[in-house]
Amino acid sequence: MQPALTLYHYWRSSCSWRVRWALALKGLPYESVAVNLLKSEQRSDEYLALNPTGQVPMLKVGDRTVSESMAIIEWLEETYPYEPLLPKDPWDKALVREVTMMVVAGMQPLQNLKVTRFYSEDQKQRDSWSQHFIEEGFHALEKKLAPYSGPYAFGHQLTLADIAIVPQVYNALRVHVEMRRFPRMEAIYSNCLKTDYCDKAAPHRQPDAQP
Ligand SMILES: N[C@@H](CCC(=O)N[C@@H](CS)C(=O)NCC(=O)O)C(=O)O
Repeated sequence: MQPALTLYHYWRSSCSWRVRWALALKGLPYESVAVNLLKSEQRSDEYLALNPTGQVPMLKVGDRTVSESMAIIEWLEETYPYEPLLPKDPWDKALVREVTMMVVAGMQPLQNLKVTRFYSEDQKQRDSWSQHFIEEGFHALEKKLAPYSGPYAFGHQLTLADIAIVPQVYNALRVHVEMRRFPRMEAIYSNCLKTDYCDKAAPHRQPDAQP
């Protein structure tokens, strides 16, 4: 039996939402530790001792820890292989990973708090920086996903790609990206939010959520 799971996360963090969603999908209970990014709790000595990246999410399993949302989700996938988030076929899997990485490695890191704060002190400038990279990424994603239809990114099966896209749309809305220009992204977002697991993991459902 696995030791108890503890998730260190922040309600509005898109990377945290990915992991909360995977945990919900697999029906795994966990203890929740809120790390307030706006209060810089991710840079406290106590947190850095556990996770030197100074980022959330981080999963603690017994006395072991793992950070990086994709590493956490892969561990969950391998340890709890039901409700899989990756297709079996190697090519299909590569395509799901491609779209996932477009968001996780290509888009989200550019909107990270420490990046936008370094870029400018002005919130409007930060938002327009984020808009630029989100829009560029969403244009490419709309083209990549054009051959597929159905409620999710790759059709009728929820995959890791949806788990990456939905929190990214949430970030886009926060910086006022005009989502009507990205109908597939918008549809994936609203379809997924209608599912219990995505909704349960959503920012506004978290105990530390602010109005
Ligand atoms: N590649 C990491 C990125 C983690 C990340 O960017 N976390 C953000 C919240 S979504 C964070 O903790 N930012 C803190 C900061 O910028 O100081 C992952 O996928 O987990």
